[in-house]
Amino acid sequence: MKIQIINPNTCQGMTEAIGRSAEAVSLSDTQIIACSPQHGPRSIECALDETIAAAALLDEIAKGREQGVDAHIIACFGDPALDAAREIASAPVIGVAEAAFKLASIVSHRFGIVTTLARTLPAAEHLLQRYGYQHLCSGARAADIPVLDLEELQQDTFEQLKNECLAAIQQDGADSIVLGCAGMSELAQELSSCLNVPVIDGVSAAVKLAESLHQLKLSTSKGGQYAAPIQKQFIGRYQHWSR
Ligand code: 2AL
Repeated sequence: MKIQIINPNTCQGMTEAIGRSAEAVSLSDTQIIACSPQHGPRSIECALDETIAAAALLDEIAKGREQGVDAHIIACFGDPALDAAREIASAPVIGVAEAAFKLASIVSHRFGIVTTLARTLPAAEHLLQRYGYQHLCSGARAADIPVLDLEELQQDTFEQLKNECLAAIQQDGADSIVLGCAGMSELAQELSSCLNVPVIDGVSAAVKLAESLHQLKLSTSKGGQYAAPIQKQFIGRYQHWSR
């Protein structure tokens, strides 16, 4: 199968890291296509970043559809543009936050979220509400790490992240950790061996869910909310969406 994994920010190094994480867990006959939009913010850390990245990532979904991919993954913890992507796509679309919550809820009684900047904590709360996982989450914590600092990770930054995970376990009662940024995907295994609890990276979780859906021949229902978008004219820079 072909999985398109979209990093909605424009940091190429992060796109490559996400691609490596996806390759590391995928089946040998799964082809991973890691990509990112041509326009938009280098990292996604606030509502403006997310809104602009969301519009740009929909162009990537359309490209993936033209290439005939069997699943699309949106690899940013805010799951930007997930509903719109499901309208546009014919293959399943998986958000990394939703995928991580689902797997965390199977392997633990309560999961803690450890994310980047405190600024992104309300977004994590919204995701829990949206997907109905509040009752299974022990709380969300920020390690105070800007997204792009994950690119060339220093030892003290890793320690900061590990200490926040430890606080989630010891103070909040988490018995697994969900990583709150796709840029943390390559740290999951090392963190898990330091912390002795499952550490769930949404990128890997989404790849395995995509493979399962494909094997089960399950795709997005086009019968209701995720039916193709209503045809209309778009003007200006969005005219390519006119139908
Ligand atoms: C993210 C993420 O996954 N990618 C990005 O640019 N920002 N998440 C976050 N909490 O900062």
